Amino acid sequence: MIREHGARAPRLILLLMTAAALVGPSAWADLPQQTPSIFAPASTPADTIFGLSVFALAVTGGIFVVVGGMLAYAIVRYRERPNDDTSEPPQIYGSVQVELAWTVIPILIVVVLFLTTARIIFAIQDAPQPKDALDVTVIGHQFWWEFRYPKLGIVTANELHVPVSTSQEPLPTFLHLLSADVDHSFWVPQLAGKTDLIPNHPNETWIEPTHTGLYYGQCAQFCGVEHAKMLLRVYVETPAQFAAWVKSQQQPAVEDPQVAAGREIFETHACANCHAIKGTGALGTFGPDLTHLASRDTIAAGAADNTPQNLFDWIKDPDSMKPGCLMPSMQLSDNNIHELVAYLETLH
Ligand code: HEC
Ligand SMILES: [Cu+2]
Repeated sequence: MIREHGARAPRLILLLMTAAALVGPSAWADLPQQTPSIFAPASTPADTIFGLSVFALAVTGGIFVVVGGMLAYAIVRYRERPNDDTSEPPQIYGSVQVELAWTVIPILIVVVLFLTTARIIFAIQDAPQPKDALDVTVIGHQFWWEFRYPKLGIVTANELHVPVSTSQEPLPTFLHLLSADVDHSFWVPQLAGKTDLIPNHPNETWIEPTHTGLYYGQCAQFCGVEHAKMLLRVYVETPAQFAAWVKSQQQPAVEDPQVAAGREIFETHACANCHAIKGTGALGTFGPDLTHLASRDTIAAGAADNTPQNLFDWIKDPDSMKPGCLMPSMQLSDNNIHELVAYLETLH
């Protein structure tokens, strides 16, 4: 009888091992994922955290197997049998060995988990910033992200561009996290752990992506009605691609006389009070900088693709895409909006 039940244990272990192999760092670990997983790290701090989580899972999984195994064994081995006399078995009280074992072993396990966790927290928090590391200030807004590159003179929104790091040429990006209103949290699971953006309390984190591509993230701290549409996109580029991006972002806005009408509408309406367009009179900082709007793939923090139709719908009624967002509908005529969209489309 007991043997028959015992035969299931190896199968369970096999199942656990298969699961571990699936989540473990396999061929796809480095590659960006559409639905990002912390089990596919692609950046130094994410990798360190992944190692710690596997260690903690192994220790707690081991405890589960030992305790569950002993429990299952006791249930089967000491089950009631037809000819039992139903008397109590001998009771053991005050065994010093047993008491010591189940006090000391758990303490040791907790101390080991505590020390490894503390070591990794400090390794990430105290990582020295190399001289040629990139600095980016991230400002959380209801419900979008502002990215400022102070040394490069770039201001953009929602789509962060950074260079890839290689072991020969490490190029980490250090992020200074601020908030313009309420608490937000910066989280790109494949690149680093979560770090909150708290008003009047600057925080720091850093990423060191080891593979080019587009990494997805999301605000991870409830910040209001449109929190779920506060997405993050991190474009990891080769140093040459990144340099080209920097160069184009440093240019003032394109000036195309063919869309002067749209520009005029923008500058003479409240748009210019909330949005900045470098090289024009628009200096607002409440909303995203639109100097290079057309170079972005999405609008409204990933709520929609950056297409003329979506821009039109957005300007006509932002609430139709993001109910409760902080851009008002300006009640403009469709003609005026078409002219605005034509102008915004030139802002590469
Ligand atoms: C009261 C301030 C305010 C006014 C006025 C305003 N906007 Fe906005 N705008 C915002 C905010 C805030 C966002 C970000 C919304 C979000 O993603 O949640 C935004 C987002 C946008 C975006 C998307 C930018 C991006 O990169 O995602 C465009 C385009 C835009 N506004 C154009 C306009 C135009 C054109 C006008 C004038 C007709 C205008 N805005 C008027 C505050 C304003
Ligand atoms: Cu949020």
